[in-house]
Parts: sequence; C-alpha cells; structure tokens
Amino acid sequence: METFQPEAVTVEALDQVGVLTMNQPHRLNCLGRELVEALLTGLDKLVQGGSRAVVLRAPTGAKVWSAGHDINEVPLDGQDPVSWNVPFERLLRQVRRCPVPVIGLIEGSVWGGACDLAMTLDMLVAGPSASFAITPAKLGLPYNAAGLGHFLGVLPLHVVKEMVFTGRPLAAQDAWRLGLVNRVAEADQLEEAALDLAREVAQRAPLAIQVLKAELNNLTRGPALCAEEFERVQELRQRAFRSQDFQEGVRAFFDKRPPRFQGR
Ligand code: YXS
Repeated sequence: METFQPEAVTVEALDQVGVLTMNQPHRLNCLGRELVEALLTGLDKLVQGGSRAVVLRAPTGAKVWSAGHDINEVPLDGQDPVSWNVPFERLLRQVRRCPVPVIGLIEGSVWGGACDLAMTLDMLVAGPSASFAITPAKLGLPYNAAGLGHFLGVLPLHVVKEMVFTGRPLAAQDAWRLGLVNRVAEADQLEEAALDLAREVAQRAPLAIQVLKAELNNLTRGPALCAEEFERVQELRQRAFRSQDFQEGVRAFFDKRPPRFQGR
C-alpha cells in the first residue's frame, strides 16, 4: 500500500482501489480552498496511478463527514456565492468527469455543499450515523440550478423540496429507502462494505466503466433551463445573494443564533 500525505487529505492506493480521507476534522472537513485543492490533487494522483475505483471518506468515527462549503469563504460583497469557480464546484465537476467511479463512505453528518458532493458521487455506503442536510435556505443562500439538478438526479422531487425548503437532515435509513444510499452498514463493517464494493468495480473493464459512468451522468443531468428561464432565475438569485437576508443568514450563523429573515 502506497500512501502520500498532502496536509489536508490522506491518499492511499490499495492495489486498484484508491482511498481519499478528508483529514481536517478540526475544521469539520469544510470544503474550503485548501481541502478541495488537496482532494483534486489526490483524486488525480490515484487515477493516474491506476486506481479503478476511489473511496472518499472522513476519518473513522467522524461525527461530521463534512460541514459543507466553508462559510468563511462565502463572499458578502454581492458576488455569486456558488459561482462556477468556487472550490467545491470545481470538485463536483472533477468527480463527475473522473473516469472511475468515486464511492462515498459516509459516516457522520453531511451538510450543504457536501450534500451536493455526496449526491454527485457515483455510489454511497453509509453508516447508521450518516445524515444529509441541504441548508441554503437556512443561510439565505440561493443555491444554483446545477446543484439542484444533482439532487433531482438521485432523489424524488418532493423529497428534494422538503430537504431544500426545511434544511432538515435526511437520516441514513431514509436515504437508503429512497435510493440515495446504496448500502447501509454497521459502523464496524462500514469500511469493509465500501472497499468490497470498490474492489468489485475494480475487477470490471475500466474502459467500459468510463463510458457507462459518462453516459449515466449525462442521462441524469436533470432538466435543462432554457436561456430566458435561466436569465429570470439568475435575476432572482442575484436579488437573494445581494439581500440583507443573506447577510443576516451568515451573520446569524457565526453569532450562533437563529436568523431573523425579513424577505429583503
Ligand atoms: O465557533 P468556532 O470558531 O469554533 O467555529 C465553529 C463553527 O462556526 C465552524 N463551522 C464552520 N465554519 C465555516 N463553514 C462551515 N460550514 C462551518 N460549520 C461549522 O466550526 C466550529 C465548530 O462548529 P460547531 O460549534 O457548530 O460544532 P458542532 O459539533 O456543535 O456542530 C457541527 C455542525 C456541522 C452541526 C455545525 O457546525 C453546523 O451546523 N455547521 C453548519 C453546517 C452547514 O449549514 N453547512 C452549509 C455551509 S454553506 C454550503 O455548504 C452551501 C453553499 S449552502 O449554503 O448552499 O448549503
């Protein structure tokens, strides 16, 4: 087993299966610039090194798999907070383009942009402590249509609406019942369950897998927005991310108090 340890991520190559461990539990594995850059590098290293499947995980026993986008990096100067080039958006695109399946080993709670990451991964194996919370409405942040398309690719519309409109976490068993999670395993069998799945994938023809993954991702991109509708939605998004409510949502988070949204 070869391991190289860029600061924020542990990268292990176990024969033809790679394991990426997000190693910033002290920062709740927030998907800020540093962690994302390390994940992008680690994923690329594993694929170049011949991994035919990759497992993405937090350290064993994590209470929080990832707390999502780093709210410290959310711009409050009127820029789009989930624009094309924010770090976790770049990570989502690399996972989708990655020629090998990336399997999430989910232990602990998954928040916001990390839910988008989890739902962009190719398969999920979850422990009993796993939960998924889509939180933009709690911050006043107008998430982007691409991200909502990822959610609609793996969950029914009313379930996505409830998660997005309430921000309430979806528990592991419900995520499995709804098909978001491929397998639920007890905490002490979770790593083996994820590695077993990865090893089975790694035994299959990699060129065929690459095509099948690309086809499935393109067939499930979610409905396209026509240009006129996109312009209208962008106008609404801009009004939201330039609103006092968005400033209040972020301030309330750091003040550790409930936000008071005024609708302006
Ligand atoms: O008070 P200190 O300095 O110790 O810092 C606290 C938190 O402020 C900080 N922290 C974060 N900092 C930046 N970005 C975050 N996403 C974030 N989450 C947490 O970490 C320190 C410990 O947090 P604390 O005391 O709350 O820990 P806890 O164990 O009581 O609770 C853990 C969580 C994850 C349940 C709690 O931290 C939490 O609810 N975090 C926010 C999760 C969330 O809403 N993430 C979405 C981020 S925005 C995003 O991903 C998208 C853009 S969107 O908005 O569209 O969803």
